[in-house]
Amino acid sequence: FLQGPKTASIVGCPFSGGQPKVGVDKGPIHLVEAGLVQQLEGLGWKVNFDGHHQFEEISAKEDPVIGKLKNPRYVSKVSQEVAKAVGGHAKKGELPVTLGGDHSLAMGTISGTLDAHPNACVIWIDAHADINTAESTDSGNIHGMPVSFLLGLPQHSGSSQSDTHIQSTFSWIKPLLKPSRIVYIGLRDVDAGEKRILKQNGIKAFSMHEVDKYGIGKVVEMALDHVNPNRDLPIHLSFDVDALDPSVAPSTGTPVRGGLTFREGHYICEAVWETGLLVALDLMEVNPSLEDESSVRQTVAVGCSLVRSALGETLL
Ligand code: 4U7
Ligand code: MN
Ligand code: MN
Ligand code: MN
Repeated sequence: FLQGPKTASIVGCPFSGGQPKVGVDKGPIHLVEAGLVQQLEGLGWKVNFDGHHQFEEISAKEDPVIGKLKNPRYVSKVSQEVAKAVGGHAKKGELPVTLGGDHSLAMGTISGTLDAHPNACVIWIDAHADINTAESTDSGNIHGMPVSFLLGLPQHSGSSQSDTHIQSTFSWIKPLLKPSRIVYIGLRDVDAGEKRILKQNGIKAFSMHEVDKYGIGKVVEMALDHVNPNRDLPIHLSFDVDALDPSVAPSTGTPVRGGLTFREGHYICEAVWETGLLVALDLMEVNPSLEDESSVRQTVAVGCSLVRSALGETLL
């Protein structure tokens, strides 16, 4: 796939169950309404989009916490559906572009990618590591946990009964991701427990400190050298807009100052496209209910523009 697939399939995921703020479920609707489909067609892609997914809700009463985990059944069920959609598109040689929605959806998108491309690596762009386990999470928000499930880390919640319950609720996830096949860029708000998990598993991460020190060009090169040394493995790019500085992408649920500039974010997408190895893309955590109208417009526009860069838009 030197040029990448010619067909992009939009997987619109209006879902907010992995975190407490309303509105992130409207992210994909705003991205499509802003003209994303036409923009990608303008780049020469054939774009499949047959409407956003309709996820059947599970009422709070039927979905009590397991340990600390909030909405566990709902999050799991939705991600399982997303895994099928993404995996199906990828197996047909299409490029799945998943629009979130909160980042718990990546349990689904990356599972789908690994089903179609078992040797794929993951480049995770985020202010956060999203690698909390049932034991380490304080918030219980599953958008801060997807990586731990993909790696198959132990999920200890305090009682063996709820441990078993968590295991059965998420039993569809095949822990196929190896710690050496994921790399982070942009981190700056990593919980103490997550720092321990990253170290214990030898997971490579480039925080904003490394971006400042080496520059984004060198950081992307080092990140690729780590997960894809021979530049021959399929790449799944999972981009949380909160990786960008809040001055660039204000409308997101967990903004953290000191983030990537507009250009640094786009450079990552351009450089991944240039490898010719991109097989799946996530653009997550755009929340059009947060901040004022002009911030929302700005965040949605940046989201569209990141997707275009990852799908081959060049400056010249
Ligand atoms: B996102 C957090 F505690 N680590 O677990 C948590 F800081 O997908 C934040 O990256 C998670 O936006 C952020 O709740 C999840 C918190
Ligand atoms: Mn995230
Ligand atoms: Mn984040
Ligand atoms: Mn966030």
